[in-house]
Amino acid sequence: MKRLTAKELAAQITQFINTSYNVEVQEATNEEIFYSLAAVVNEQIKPLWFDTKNRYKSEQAKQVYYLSMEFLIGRLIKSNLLNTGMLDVANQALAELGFDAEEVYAVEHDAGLGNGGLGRLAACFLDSLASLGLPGHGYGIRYRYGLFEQRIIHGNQVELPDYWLKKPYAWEVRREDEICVVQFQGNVLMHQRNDGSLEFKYEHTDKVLAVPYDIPIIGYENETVNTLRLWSAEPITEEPNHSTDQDEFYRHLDFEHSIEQLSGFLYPDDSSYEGKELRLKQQYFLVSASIQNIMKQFKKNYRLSLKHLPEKVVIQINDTHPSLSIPELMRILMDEERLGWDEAWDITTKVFAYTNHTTLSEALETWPKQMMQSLLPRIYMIIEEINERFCQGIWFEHKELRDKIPELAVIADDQVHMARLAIVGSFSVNGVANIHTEILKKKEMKNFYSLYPERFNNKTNGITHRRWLMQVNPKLTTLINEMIGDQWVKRPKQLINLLRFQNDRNVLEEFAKVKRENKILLANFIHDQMGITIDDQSIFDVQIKRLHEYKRQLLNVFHIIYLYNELKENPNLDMTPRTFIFGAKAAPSYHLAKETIKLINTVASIINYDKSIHGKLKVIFMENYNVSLAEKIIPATDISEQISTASKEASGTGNMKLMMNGALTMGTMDGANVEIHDLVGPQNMFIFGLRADEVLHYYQHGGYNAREIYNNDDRVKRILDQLQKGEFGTQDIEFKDIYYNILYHNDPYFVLKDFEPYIEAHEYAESVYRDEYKWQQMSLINIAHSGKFSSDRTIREYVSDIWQIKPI
Ligand code: 26Y
Repeated sequence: MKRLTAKELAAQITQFINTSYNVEVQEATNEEIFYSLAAVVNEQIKPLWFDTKNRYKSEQAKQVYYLSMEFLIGRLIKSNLLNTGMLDVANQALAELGFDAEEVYAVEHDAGLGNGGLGRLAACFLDSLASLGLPGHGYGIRYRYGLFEQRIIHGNQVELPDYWLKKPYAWEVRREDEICVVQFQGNVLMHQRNDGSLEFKYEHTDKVLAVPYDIPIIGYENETVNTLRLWSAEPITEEPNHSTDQDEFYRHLDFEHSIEQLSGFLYPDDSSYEGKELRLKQQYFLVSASIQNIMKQFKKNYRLSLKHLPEKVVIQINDTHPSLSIPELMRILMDEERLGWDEAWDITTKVFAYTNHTTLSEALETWPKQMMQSLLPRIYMIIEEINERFCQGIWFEHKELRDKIPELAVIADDQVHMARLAIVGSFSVNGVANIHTEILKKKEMKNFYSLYPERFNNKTNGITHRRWLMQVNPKLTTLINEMIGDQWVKRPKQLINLLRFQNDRNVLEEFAKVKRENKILLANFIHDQMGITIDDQSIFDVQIKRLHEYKRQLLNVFHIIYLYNELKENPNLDMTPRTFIFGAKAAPSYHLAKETIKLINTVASIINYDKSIHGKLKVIFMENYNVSLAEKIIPATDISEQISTASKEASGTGNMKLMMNGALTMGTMDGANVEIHDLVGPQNMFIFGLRADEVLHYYQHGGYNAREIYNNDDRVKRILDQLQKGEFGTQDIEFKDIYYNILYHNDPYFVLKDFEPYIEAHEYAESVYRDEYKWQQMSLINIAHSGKFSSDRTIREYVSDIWQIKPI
């Protein structure tokens, strides 16, 4: 690819503006400039996209397909510019044309096709696959509405639809030539062929078109362009006969509308599962279209018999959501390709690998068998057969597990258990951090682990350092380059070379300066957006993630209330000013989560306007937390709050992003925090609270009494009483459910139990912050060790332990 100079790029943008919009470049809007720039980038990468595909074909490469109901992409403009080596040039060209680059980039609407961690992980993985030159692609759904837009009105979360496709999406290409048909419902007819084998035919099915839209996934300066293929549901066009029958015409419109609902919106829940039929339809829609498409490519490009499929195709299923792809592949192999069960099963179980992202029982998917049977009759038959053979296998070959069959069976108590289906049908099952995988093996999936020990493995999550360091924090990137050169860009573990400077006061001062500048940028942004002035010298203490009880935003708020109470008692208290920043969306039906948002906002509205505390505390709840907002907050963070109840957070990935940007972690020994701890040691972060085994022990054996803490700790009692009496809020019943949950449901996430150690950890953190040298040293040590958390490392591990693919 020929590198454009800033002049050439400016000229191309100008030409595009002139010919496509018929205006002079000076008169163009940011929007027109954005689309022109995107068009230039697209022109640049088109030949690479084409070549990449051909290379994979001519090398007969094995390819990995990442199936996911969520891809939380955010904006692509900067990432595409960075990866094509054009970011600096584009910044320059836009400046020369008289435009503010950031304003131009902000024209792009976030593609918010995910809830949180799982969806963002999928997006980071695609970036790493392409950047490592690996043949790997994503399959997902092109939801017309992404995750809802959050507004805060009178402190409450209000959800608005996220119509992200209102303006054309700059990076997608509709692929008419790859359209396929997905079938639901109907009857299955079975009859015997002459050779005695069984043939299955379907009749009276509802047919839906799956229309792919391809998004190029550009590797970092390596000429690789992979594909993210997102499916959109459309009706099969048959002209309605409206001249004769008006009713029929309206029925037809309703029908078309109902089909489009299939890819209509993303379910806004990431932790509590509900057996909604539309979601099951979405899952099968994704799975059927993707597996058909994978088979089509295999047959077209490899000309091998089907038994060689596992040598050329590996499919990673992102949680259980796409696990119907297992029976779907069986269906295609048997009903369309006429293989027998054993051969089809042998192939299938060599193709699929499954990643688990949670141990929360309320998030484990099960579908009522009647629902599955009527919506997907043939798929249900296949699942029944899988279950039958699996249970037989245990009965005869694993007698020691006979009494465990009810806990292992894929179909049990009239439900189809998707995690069990995924384990039985995959050759690999992985967790997403060491501690998470150990909990899976020892507890949650213990019986499966004893059955298939060789399948279980860990792949600690990662994040793309290109987006989450180079793109979001150019100042830090430049400074790192000045200190250790730019080898770390391709080999992020080399960030470790920064340790050379851990005792160098001048260098540490440079890092401190970068952080200060980033904090000023964020403070200005907050001022512009919310009209609130924050002290850029204060400690920026940040908790950004979905709102959930187990993530314990409540513990954070209790700490804030505690500090406020202290200050009210003693306004002259010697306290380093703090700014607490939150970003969090709650699932619309998650009452306690929404009440917590209201509490944060209520506390904020009291504290932020209380002159008596001299601005020592500020609380900022940032509306509509999403990828683009994360990009603004992360470089400016001092303290990263990772305070889940130990054992509950499978990994976390925000913890990694914040560490890489020099924030210090305030955290429990949970998820990947444990691995951060193993790298930097307890002296370079703030670890507190119950350990996972202690939490699990309490759950199993009892012995925790929240009320006892309430009765014995005045600080705790005071806070809860303030809630109960309505001191925060307009009425005394405002936060009653939070209050009741803690005192009457015995505080299921151990907020009170961890309160004291949390306060102490914060006091210690404050004392360290006063010693700027020490703080900066710890910060540098964290950045230096963060290379492990590049998703390039994660992807390399998937490649060598699971996928067995090669860079092309
Ligand atoms: C079934 C449906 C309700 C559902 C939809 C989405 C269930 C779960 C999810 C998403 C879960 C998720 O995002 N999990 C997070 O995955 C991250 C990436 O592995 C982890 O870092 C994080 O700890 C985990 O909560």
